[in-house]
Amino acid sequence: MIVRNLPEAKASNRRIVSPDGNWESTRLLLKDDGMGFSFHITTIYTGADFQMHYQNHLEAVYCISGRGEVETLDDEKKHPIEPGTIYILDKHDKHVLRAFEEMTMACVFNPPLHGKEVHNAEGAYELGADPIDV
Ligand code: 9YT
Repeated sequence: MIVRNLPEAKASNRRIVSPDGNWESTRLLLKDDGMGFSFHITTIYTGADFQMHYQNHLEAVYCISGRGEVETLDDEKKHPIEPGTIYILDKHDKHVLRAFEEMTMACVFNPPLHGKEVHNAEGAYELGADPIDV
C-alpha cells in the first residue's frame, strides 16, 4: 500500500506551478506508482481563464471548493462548476476553464502523468515527459 499526505507532498517536488500563472498541482500519484492513472490536487487561481486540449489523455476533474465554469469549445456550452461538480473529458474535448474564485480540484489522468508535465502550446501534456525525482 502507498500512503501519502497533501501537506507533505505540497512541500516536495510533487508540487508543480504552471508557468502561465493559472494553476498549481500537487501530484499525489504518478505513473511510477503503477496504478494506471495519476491523481492530483490542483488549485486554479482566481481569475484564471485558459484553454486546454488533452489530446493524449483522458481527465476527470472534481471540484472540492470554489466556483467557476468550463466551456466546451466544439459546442460553446458553458457548465457552471461548484463544490460537488465533476466534469469528465471523455472525448479529449477542447475546453476553457474559468475560475471566478480560487478552485480546489481533484484530477485523475489516464494515462498517468510522469510528474513534470506542464501544458504545451495546444494546452496538452506530451506523452513521455520526465518523471520527478522522489
Ligand atoms: C483542471 C485542470 O486540468 N487543470 C490543469 C492542471 C492539471 N489538472 C494537472 O496537471 O493536475
